[in-house]
Amino acid sequence: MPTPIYVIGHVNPDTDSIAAALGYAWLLRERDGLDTLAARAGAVNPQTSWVLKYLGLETPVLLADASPRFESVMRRLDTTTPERPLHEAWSIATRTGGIAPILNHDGTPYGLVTGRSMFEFISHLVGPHPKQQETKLSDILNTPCRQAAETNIHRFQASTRIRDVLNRVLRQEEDEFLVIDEAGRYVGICRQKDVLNPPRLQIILVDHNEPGQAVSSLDEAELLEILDHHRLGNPSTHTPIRFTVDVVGSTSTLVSERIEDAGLSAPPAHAGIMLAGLLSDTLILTSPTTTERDRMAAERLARWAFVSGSVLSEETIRSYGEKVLSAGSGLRARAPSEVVSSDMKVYTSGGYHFAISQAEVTDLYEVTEHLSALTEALGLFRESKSLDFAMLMVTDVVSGSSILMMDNPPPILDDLPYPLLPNGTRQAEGIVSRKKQLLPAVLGLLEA
Ligand SMILES: [Mn+2]
Repeated sequence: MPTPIYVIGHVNPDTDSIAAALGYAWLLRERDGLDTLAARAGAVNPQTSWVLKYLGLETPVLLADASPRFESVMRRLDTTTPERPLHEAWSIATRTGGIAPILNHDGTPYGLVTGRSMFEFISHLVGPHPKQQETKLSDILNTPCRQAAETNIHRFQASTRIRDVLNRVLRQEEDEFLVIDEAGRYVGICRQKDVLNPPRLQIILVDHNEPGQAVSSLDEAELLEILDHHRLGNPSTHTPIRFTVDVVGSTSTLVSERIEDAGLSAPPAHAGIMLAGLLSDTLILTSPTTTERDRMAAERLARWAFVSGSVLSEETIRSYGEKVLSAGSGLRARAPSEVVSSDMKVYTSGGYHFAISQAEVTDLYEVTEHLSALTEALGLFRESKSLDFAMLMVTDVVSGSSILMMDNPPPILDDLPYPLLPNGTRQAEGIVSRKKQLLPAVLGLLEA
């Protein structure tokens, strides 16, 4: 059964992560004919969901875990119902290698007709005495399926990880299992031998390369490629893979370059979301991570996206960028717990395990207004994740400055070069990039 290659960004996905997954999955389908599927490793944030909706794009599928599941080993065999004559099950079984699933009318499994259940049924009819061997085969095959079905068959949900129930599967005497959906309806059959060596999910990572930021159980998947623009923290692999980490402002920039190199142009909606990813990561080409290549990518994506007939036909890079940033900004619209956890990255350095979250506003006054609620949320968040300390960087995308809030910072961070304000926060003038400005300053102190 064919399974797609998942193209997926980091957990707590931002717009660039979703955009790069959609754009790169599109290129690999279009250029190489690969069966790719854009995926996400968590819930999309308000900015991304606004962009997706505005452009009329489907949200990528959620892939919460890369460990093989029953859905990747099951086979969707043809079925019949309990009151139909047994010859229907027989006919199915001759085509499926000896199994016929019998379903109730609501789609839930009634049982299975298998070689073994047929043998039991016939030996029950005929018995050990030669006299009854006169029973005609056609009479047997005209009895309802239910009489020959084995009903005591183990059922596993399609989304269950195989490794979580492998021991149970191996202890069973039967060789076949039913695979059901969340509502208990039949979706397929799997055999014991299929679960012993399930195919690994094939995965391409975009917009990250650190396993700590990746979909969980990545080590159980087959990693095909990494396309990113962050610091190195990549997992080891058994075989060589395509690995690109380049110093540009967004992964969408890299994807747009590859599309151009292939002599293609992205469809308007795909170009539109990649432009949103680029403008979001670079704060409309103003952040210090912005390079000349990002400016060229923005022009290129705008050319593909701002075509007549598209919702973006009247936009400029600036006007679209402002819409994208304001769609994700603001502390009012979101619960404090969401503000501290939605755009969050966890790091380990100098013996400390910590998180830095970032939220965008268009006026830093909002921080003052929500300070006590955010402080409390940051503390609860740190405890729930068992972190040594947690930081929240609230960035004013208009003035290009940030306010830092910290929960339980180690004393060594007193040396951060951002002045302490009377309300306990720190003013980081001109600091807008977590990756390029704040993180190096923090790591420099922790690793000193
Ligand atoms: Mn990015």
